[in-house]
Amino acid sequence: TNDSQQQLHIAALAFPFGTHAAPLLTLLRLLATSLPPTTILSFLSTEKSNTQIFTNKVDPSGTIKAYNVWDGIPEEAAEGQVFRGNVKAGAEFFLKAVPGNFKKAMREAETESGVKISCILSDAFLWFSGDLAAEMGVPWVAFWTAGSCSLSVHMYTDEIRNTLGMPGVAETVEQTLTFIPGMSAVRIDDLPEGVYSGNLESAIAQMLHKMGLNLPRATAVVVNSFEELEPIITNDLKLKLRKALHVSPSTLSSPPLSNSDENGCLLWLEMQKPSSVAYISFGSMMTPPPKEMLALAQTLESLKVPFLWSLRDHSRHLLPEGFVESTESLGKVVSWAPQSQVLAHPSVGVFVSHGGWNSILESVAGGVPMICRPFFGDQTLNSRMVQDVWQIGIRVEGGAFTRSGTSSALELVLSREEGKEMREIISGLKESAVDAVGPSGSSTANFETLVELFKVAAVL
Ligand code: U2F
Repeated sequence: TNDSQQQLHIAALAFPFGTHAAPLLTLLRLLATSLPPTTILSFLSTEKSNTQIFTNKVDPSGTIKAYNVWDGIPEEAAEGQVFRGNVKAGAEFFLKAVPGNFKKAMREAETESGVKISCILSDAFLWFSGDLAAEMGVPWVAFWTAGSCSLSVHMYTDEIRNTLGMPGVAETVEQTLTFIPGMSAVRIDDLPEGVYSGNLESAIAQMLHKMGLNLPRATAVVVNSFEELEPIITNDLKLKLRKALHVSPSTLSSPPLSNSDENGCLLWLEMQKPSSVAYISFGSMMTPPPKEMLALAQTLESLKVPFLWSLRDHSRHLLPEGFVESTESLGKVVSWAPQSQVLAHPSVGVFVSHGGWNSILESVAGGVPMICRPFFGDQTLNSRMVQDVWQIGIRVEGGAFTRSGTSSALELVLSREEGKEMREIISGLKESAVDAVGPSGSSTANFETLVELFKVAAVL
């Protein structure tokens, strides 16, 4: 009927690993509050991912419905559960199951709701979404969960390879990317693996390469950042993409999904001195190797730096024996912390982080300088930006925690003039972030553009 043609149905296609699906769901929830109440919102991810981010398959607000897509793990493998714990192997299986698994779930969502999908909103990683949308005759909106800097690197992958020649040919790994707008401080060895060095043929490297080639076709690319943070790169992205819409940081404008403080982190922070605490977290997937965990723990204890350490239970055994007991009056180890609120607390003086994008954005929103220990993907690049472009933190010496490197990093940020300067710069960025999501801010305006775009999709 005419009515159903005009009813809006957004299918959100998630990448089910790391911190990808949850921010897409947050975006969809924000959209839900601005779109007509009759809008159908379908969220497609693997069963494991949906179980993690939805309490039931229906969103608490009642407006978003989850559909499971196949994770691509063959029966034989599933029995042994061998691949479920390993993100890289998991992602490889998953990428073999696309786009068929998503097509099937989209058909289900259409049958169940009785409303044709009017727009695909996908994680940018899912490069094939452009083809699916074209087949269905609907717009494709892609969501990039990280910063402008890493997005740009994937958009420029061919130029990087062509300009530098074959991997190993570039004069030195210290050569910088002067030929990419806004990237002149970035070195070749800061690039995510698979862009220029490492295995260029891996499933993930190929996915990112195809993504960079396909994104210019998208009706819009939503970016999890704000324009003022990376102005040169943002302007360049605006030239390369049909629409680049920076809409973050949403943590400043909407409460986080789960803001419970079961472990009493915020209460504990209340009892600490201003800007004194080191908050430590390496995101959703990483734990430093045993030697580094030891060095970090020993340094905190010997320098008597108050700390709040978010550490999954399965990694707790990596702390030195008796550490939790002997540091009881100094710090707190918890299995999960309400991170964005922790970083917004005045007692926190430094964030020891892996340089994951959400962590960086939350640190900026909280005005807390960082010590970065990057592991993979965009983290090395993000850490370079933190240290040399924004100057709001440092990378730990040699890229790994040692006692001496960790001591000097903590002292520098917490007690020295350099740390004070970083805090001033990041306070300025925090103000820009607050403005961006304020009533006349750039992120607010971009979000409104996005909402209009979905509304138009319904009448196409
Ligand atoms: C992948 O990132 P990660 O999941 O490893 O890390 P972040 O992007 O920093 O996101 C971690 C989120 O988990 C939250 C925290 C962040 O929003 O607030 N959190 C929390 O609430 N409590 C805790 O105790 C610990 C974490 C990838 F590895 C990165 O390289 C990418 O940059 C990133 C985005 O694409 O995805």
